[in-house]
Amino acid sequence: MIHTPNVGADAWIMGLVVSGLGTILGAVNIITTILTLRAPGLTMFRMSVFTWNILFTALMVIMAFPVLTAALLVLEADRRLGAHVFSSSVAGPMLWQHLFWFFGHPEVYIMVLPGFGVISEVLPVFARKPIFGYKAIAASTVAIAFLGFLTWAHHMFTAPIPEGILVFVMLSSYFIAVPTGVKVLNWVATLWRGSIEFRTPLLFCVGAIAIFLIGGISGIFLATFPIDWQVNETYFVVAHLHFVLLGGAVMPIFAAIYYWFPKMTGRMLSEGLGRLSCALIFLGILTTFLIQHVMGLDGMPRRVYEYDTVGHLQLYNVISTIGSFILAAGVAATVVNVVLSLRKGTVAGPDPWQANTLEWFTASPPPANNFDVVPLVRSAEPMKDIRREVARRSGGDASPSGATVPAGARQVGV
Ligand SMILES: [Cu+2]
Repeated sequence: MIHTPNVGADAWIMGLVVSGLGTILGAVNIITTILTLRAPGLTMFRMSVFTWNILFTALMVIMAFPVLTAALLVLEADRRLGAHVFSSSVAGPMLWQHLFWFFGHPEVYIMVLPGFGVISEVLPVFARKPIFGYKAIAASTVAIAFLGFLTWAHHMFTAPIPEGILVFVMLSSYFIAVPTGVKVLNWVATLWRGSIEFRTPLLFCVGAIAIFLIGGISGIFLATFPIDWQVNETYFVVAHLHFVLLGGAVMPIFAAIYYWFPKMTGRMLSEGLGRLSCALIFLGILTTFLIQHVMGLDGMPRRVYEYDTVGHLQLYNVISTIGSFILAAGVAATVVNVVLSLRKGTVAGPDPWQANTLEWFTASPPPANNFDVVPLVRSAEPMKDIRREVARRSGGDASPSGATVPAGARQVGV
């Protein structure tokens, strides 16, 4: 029997199949491009950390998305072709949960790994130091991608699963804290004793690390299955999820917008509005979601629009609602910033941050062919090499951050 007989659910299922196919094909494109179309001299270990993270995100996509896409097609076959794969008479709901979460857990990393890449890309630029432990950061990305496929059943701790498997899933979930901890340690070490410029992209990254850390810590709680049995289906889980995704994906996306907007449009975003936006988003996240841990521990179930007025639940919900307005104001500040700066922003020039990677070699916005001459890459920080070379030829300041690359150098290639 179909509980949702209308065609809407079919449109939803087949829409996800089509978008899943698009995601898979996009990942194939990304992997092939990274493996076969790098600039001369750009070895794998000279790639930017962002590119490493995008590569492993794409690999996770082609492992995880086909499973979801196939499961959705089977679901549609159940609904319209009379198949009974997910029928409760053959333990179908358990099979659905396994297939969904085999996709669903890696999907979290598919969302946060690009964010981690942005953080690893932005921190060294504004600390004026190379990234601390380049290979450790790349290796931790590989480890997160691998371990991410062993832990899906931690979303099913209350389903009937043998206890031995629960223990295995609990331990493998704990292990993910190790490579994640390596990343956080390397980020802090990158900032350590750097000559830090507190520009908006950096502020968003530092905020992202702090927010993500809170989500990581409540993740350790939830990976412990006796605790999960207590807080499963409560607001504690809602709080955890939002700290992970707002810290791991959303705040880095804002950092990326502020960092690459000058390259994309040729104009800078306003620093003042950027800082205001960052402060409001950071405060908004804390106000909205910290209190939700307490709501969950007090027993408020998730997915409700009404709740009991027992204890302080009403007060907590009001605090959370106020926080969501602060958060929304922060997002609005960036929207206003983008609209205003598109027309009136300071002209950026090719390399406004004195950054390290090759996109800053070409004009802002880049021409259709990207580079008139494809530059030769000699290290993991090619723009530093280019600035040093330009300074040497002009006999001026030889420090890699002191010299600017003149427009002529961009035409002939250095
Ligand atoms: Cu998970």
